[in-house]
Amino acid sequence: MYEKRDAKDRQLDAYRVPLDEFRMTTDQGIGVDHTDDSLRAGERGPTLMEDFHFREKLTRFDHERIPERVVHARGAGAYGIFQLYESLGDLTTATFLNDTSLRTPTFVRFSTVAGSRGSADTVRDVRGFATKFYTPHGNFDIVGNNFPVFFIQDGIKFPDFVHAVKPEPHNEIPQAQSAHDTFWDFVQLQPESLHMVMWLMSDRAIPRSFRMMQGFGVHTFRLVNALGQATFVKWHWRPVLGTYSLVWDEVLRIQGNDPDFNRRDLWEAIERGAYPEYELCVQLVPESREYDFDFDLLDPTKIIPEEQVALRPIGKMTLNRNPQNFFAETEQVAFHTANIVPGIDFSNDPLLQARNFSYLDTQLLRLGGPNFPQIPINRPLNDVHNDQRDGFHQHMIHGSRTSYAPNSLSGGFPAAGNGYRHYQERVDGVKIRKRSPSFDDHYSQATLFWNSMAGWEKQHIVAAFLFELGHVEHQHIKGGVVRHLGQIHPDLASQVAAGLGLPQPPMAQVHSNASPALSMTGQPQSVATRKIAILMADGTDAGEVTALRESLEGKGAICEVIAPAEGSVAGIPVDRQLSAANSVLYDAVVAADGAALAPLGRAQFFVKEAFKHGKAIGAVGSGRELLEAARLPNDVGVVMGDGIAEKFATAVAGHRFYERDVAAVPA
Ligand code: HDD
Repeated sequence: MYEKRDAKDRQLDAYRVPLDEFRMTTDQGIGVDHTDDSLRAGERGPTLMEDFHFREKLTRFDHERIPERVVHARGAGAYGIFQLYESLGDLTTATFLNDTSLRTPTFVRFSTVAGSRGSADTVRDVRGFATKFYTPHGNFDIVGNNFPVFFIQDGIKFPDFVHAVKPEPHNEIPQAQSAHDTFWDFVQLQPESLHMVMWLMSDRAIPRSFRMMQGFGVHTFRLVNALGQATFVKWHWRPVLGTYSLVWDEVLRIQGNDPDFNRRDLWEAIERGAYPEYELCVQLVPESREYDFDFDLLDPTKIIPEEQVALRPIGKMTLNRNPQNFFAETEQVAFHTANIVPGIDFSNDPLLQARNFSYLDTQLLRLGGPNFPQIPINRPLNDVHNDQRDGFHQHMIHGSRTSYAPNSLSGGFPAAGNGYRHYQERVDGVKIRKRSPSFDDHYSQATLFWNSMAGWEKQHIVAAFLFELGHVEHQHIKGGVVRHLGQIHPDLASQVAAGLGLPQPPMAQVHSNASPALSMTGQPQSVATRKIAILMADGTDAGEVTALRESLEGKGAICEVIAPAEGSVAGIPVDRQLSAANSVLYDAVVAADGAALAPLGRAQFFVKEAFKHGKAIGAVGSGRELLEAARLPNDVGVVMGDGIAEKFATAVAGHRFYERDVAAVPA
């Protein structure tokens, strides 16, 4: 059992507090046998200062909070293992990218960006996808997002951007939303943000699950081999389950029904043993091809289209264990773009260069001083040796007499041979506060993104712009954004302008290039881990339901029985009563009773809403009567009759039927 656990697990064991040895003591180890009453001078008298247990307990409570992250405050974490498919020895000396027998422990933290720690999961936002690899030669972090580009080109704009998207300072409204004036004011004045804004307005910003979300390192990095030769690299995480999103109207309702929707989904999948998997892929560009593109490889608002440089899968990460304590692990984990190992190096991307300063700086405050790398979740697997000393919360007891180098008394020599060596890039330039003209084009890739979308994706983007700009008060801000949209695509600009009641902006001549890989159509399809609600009541045919359920669960789906009351129906236990259930928390619905459910408004609403959100709907037994009572048309993805098990499973695996005529369904 122990051998199966990875090195990070074993390292963390030393810090875990075993529950079975739990006896209450003070922080000084003094036994406590009574913690319900404070020490008083007489039963009705004042509390005494000498009650050290009372004072310590209250003091510790008063100091429980640490500052939340300035951005990415809300997150969820999980442990995993990374395993390499084939050695990249010709490209990099990084051990974990050379040795295919290594099982490199990882810790991942997924997050939203704008909201506070207690905000809802399913807001329209970028998602953080930060991974720490505990390699034999130190910690390597890919501090990525689920979009491949960013809002700004130079990190000096990060405080401006974050101030604009965060709640407005005069009234601290709105929470975890970009639908407000200051965000869109920034966008209209800083057109480099437009490519990222296209991603933000797309369904990528409302992922179905952290398990169904891509990740990107965004910047161009370098791999460096034993000869000191470098290759440019972009990091991509590709979820094995495919990339899928929710529907906007659905996320608005999930926020109230289950603000922890994405966090819970990740936790439950891991508890169930349905381990999320992601392939790590690289895009490789030899240094000799640096200038072969019509954009600058150092510009973080640009992708390298997959059609120009293919993705090479190099390994897989499997998330297989939940943290034991949210604060100790997920809250205290500290990622940093500058945490790199020998064989990997930076590029001169000015956003990356700024990040290489900012993360350590913010963690010094958030985690209370310079010794946070000693917190168990942040410790590397290998030993740490240096002359850095003291500071708040020092846990190491350095035995040596010396803390300087060189010294002749107690070693302290630099690592021989396998130390980190910076790539020997030649740098030559005058000091200048100026952006390279190669960063000037802010529209072509926004157009590429629009051109690459399927019809339903375009509709959702237009609707998102209308929702967001519909919440903006200042006309000149709306007008400014619409003018930029005219440079991206006339179809987009004309629809948004019309919806906002604004004149059509000047329209640019735009290119028609597309990158099919940007669309979310054509994803791997599976019914595994999909959540299906089965609506039942007294008239349910238990045999039919059980057959369907067994077939779906055999394929890895999760079925929950919903009925008018808790208890059981036709001998089948009820998971949730109808009043406490909501279709937005499921991927698909089966109507398994008509007689009792058809007259119930709530049951009708359940299937109607699922239909409007494009979900697969099945009917067994008298369930058809419920669909008829809800006046659902017999549209795509509505399945009943012979062979339902297979047909329904295929429909669920298809995720959503966006082509449905939802207007045909009465409210
Ligand atoms: Fe950042 C957190 C991702 C630009 C400064 N960032 C943070 C996290 C992720 C990213 C995933 C959360 C890490 C965690 O889970 O603890 N950030 C990105 C990406 C960017 C990006 C993909 C652009 C490509 N970030 C960026 C810039 C700066 C920062 C340009 C500053 C110049 N980011 C921070 C930060 C945070 C952070 C303020 C907050 C907490 C922390 O770092 O440790 O320093």
